[in-house]
Amino acid sequence: MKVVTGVVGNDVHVVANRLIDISLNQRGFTVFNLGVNTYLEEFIDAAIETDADVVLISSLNGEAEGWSRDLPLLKSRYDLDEVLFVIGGNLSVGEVTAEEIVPKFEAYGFDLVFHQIDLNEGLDRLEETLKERNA
Ligand code: B12
Repeated sequence: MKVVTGVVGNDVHVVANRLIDISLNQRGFTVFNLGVNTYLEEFIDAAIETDADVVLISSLNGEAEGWSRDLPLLKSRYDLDEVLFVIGGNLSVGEVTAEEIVPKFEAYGFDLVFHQIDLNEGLDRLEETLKERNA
C-alpha cells in the first residue's frame, strides 16, 4: 500500500513527520514523504502521480483548518474516490475538543481525523479501515 505523507501549510514541526515515516515503513507501507511546509495541492499531485492508496496529513501548529478547506474542490476536480484521506496532530489552536473539531474535518472530506491522538493508535485505525475497505 502506498502512502503520501507530509505536514500541511506553513508548518515546520518535523519530528512527528519523521516518526510517521519510520512507523509507516515499519508497518510495510511504501512511503512518499513530502516533509514540512507542504500545500494541499502538492499532496493531491503526489497522490495522483504515485497512485497512492492513502494521503496522511499531519498538522501541529494549529492551522490545518485553513489549509484543508479546498479539499472538497480538489476532490471534485480529480478522481480520488479510492484514496483514503487521513489527518492528525494538533488540529486547532488552543483548547478545542475532538467533538468540536473532528466533524469539521470530516465535512472537508477526511475519512479519518485524529485530534491529539497517539500515532500508533491512529495507524492501527488506519490499518483496520484499509482491511475493512478491501474485505
Ligand atoms: C519543537 C517545537 C517547535 C519548534 C519546531 C522545530 C522543528 N523543526 O520541528 C519551533 C521552535 C520551530 C516551533 C515553532 C512554532 N510552534 Co511549536 N512546538 C514545538 C514543541 C515544543 C514540540 C513539538 C514536537 O516535536 N513534539 C514531539 C513530537 C513527536 O510530538 P508531536 O509533534 O506532538 O506529534 C505527535 C502527535 O501529535 C501525533 N501526530 C502528529 N501528526 C499526526 C498525524 C496522524 C495521522 C496521527 C494519527 C497522529 C499524529 O503523533 C506524534 C507522535 O506521538 C510543541 C509543544 C509540545 N510539547 O508538543 C510546540 C507546539 C507544537 N508549537 C506550537 C506553536 C504555536 C508554534 C508556533 C506558532 C510558535 C510561534 N508563535 O512562532 C511556531 C510555528 C512555526 C510554524 N510555521 O509551524 C504549539 C501549537 C499549539 C496548537 N496547535 O494549539 C505547541 C503545541 C506549543 C504550545 N503548547 O503552544 N515549535
